[in-house]
Amino acid sequence: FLCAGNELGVVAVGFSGGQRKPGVDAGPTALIQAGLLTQLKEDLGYTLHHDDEVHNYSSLMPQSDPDYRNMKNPLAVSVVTQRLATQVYDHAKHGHLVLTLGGDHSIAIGTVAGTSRAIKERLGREIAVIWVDAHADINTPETSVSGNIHGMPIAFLTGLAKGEKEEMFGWLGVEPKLSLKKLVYIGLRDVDKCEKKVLRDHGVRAFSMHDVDKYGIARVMEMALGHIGTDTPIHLSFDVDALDPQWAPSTGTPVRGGLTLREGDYIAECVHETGSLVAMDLVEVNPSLEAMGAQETIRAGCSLVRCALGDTLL
Ligand code: HAR
Ligand code: MN
Ligand code: MN
Ligand code: MN
Repeated sequence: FLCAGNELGVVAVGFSGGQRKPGVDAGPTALIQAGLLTQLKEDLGYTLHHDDEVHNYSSLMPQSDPDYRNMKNPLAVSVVTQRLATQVYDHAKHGHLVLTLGGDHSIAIGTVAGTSRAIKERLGREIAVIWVDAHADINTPETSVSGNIHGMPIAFLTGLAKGEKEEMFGWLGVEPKLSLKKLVYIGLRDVDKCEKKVLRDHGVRAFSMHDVDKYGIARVMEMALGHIGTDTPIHLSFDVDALDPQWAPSTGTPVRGGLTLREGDYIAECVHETGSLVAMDLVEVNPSLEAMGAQETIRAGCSLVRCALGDTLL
C-alpha cells in the first residue's frame, strides 16, 4: 500500500498570485465551510492531519516583485510554492495521502514537487500526474502570452522551463520533478499554439474533450490509467475549470464545452479505485466570480474530492 491507513494530510492554500483575478485565495475557506473536511472525517473515516489554517504566506511575500522573463509575481509564486512543497513533503513522507485545496493552479509547482520528492525517498518511485483541466498549463515564461504562472506549472515541473536563482524557481533543482512520460491530461479544450506543439513534440498523453466525446469517459480512464501502469503512485491535480461552466461557473478562466460533474466525479472515482492515489489538488475555485454560481462550484469541488478519496454511490 502506497499510503498508510486512512491518514490524510490537508494543506489549505489561499494564494492567488499565479493569475490576475482576486478571490481564488478564498477557495479553501469556502470548501471547508461547506463541510468538506467534516465529511472526509465523519463519512469517509479519514484521520485528518491539518493545522487548521488557510495559509496566505503573507510573511513570505516579497517587498517588490517586478515582472521577470515575462512572469507576473515571480518571486511570490516561487517562494510560496517552495514553502508549500515542504508542507506537502512533510505529510507525504509519513505516508499520509495529501489533499491540497487551492488557490490558483500555480500552487501545483509546490504540491507536485513535494510528493515527487517524498515518494522518491520513501518508495524509490517516480510519480505519475493526472492533470484534469481545460488548459495544459505547460507554457514556459517565454511562450506564455499572459505571463500568468498558473499557465506554467507543468513546464517548471518537467524541466521545460528552467529555474534560475534559488528565489526564481531555482529551488526546484535540476532534476525534473515529473517525467513528461508520466503525465496524462484529461479535459483539454483551450490549449495555446505553442503548448500544442510541445504536447505533439514530446508525445504527451492527452485526452481532450474530443476524446471524451469520442470514446466516453470510461474508455478514456482505461486508456489514461493504462498509460500510467498499475502500481504507480498517482498525484491527481484537478482544476475545477475542467468541468463545464454549467457545473463550475465560479473560476477564473471558464471554457465552455467541458466535463459534466458526473464525468469529473467518475475520473476521481477511477483514480481512487487504483489504490495508488498519493496526493490530490483541487484548484481554481473562485467564489467571488459569478457569485450566483459560487455555491454550485463549491459543491462540485467537494464532490470531486470526496470521490477521489473513496466516496461511493452504493
Ligand atoms: N494558456 C493560458 C495562459 O497560459 C491560460 C491558462 C489558464 N490557466 C488556468 N489554469 N486557468 O489551468 O495564460
Ligand atoms: Mn501519521
Ligand atoms: Mn490549471
Ligand atoms: Mn484551467
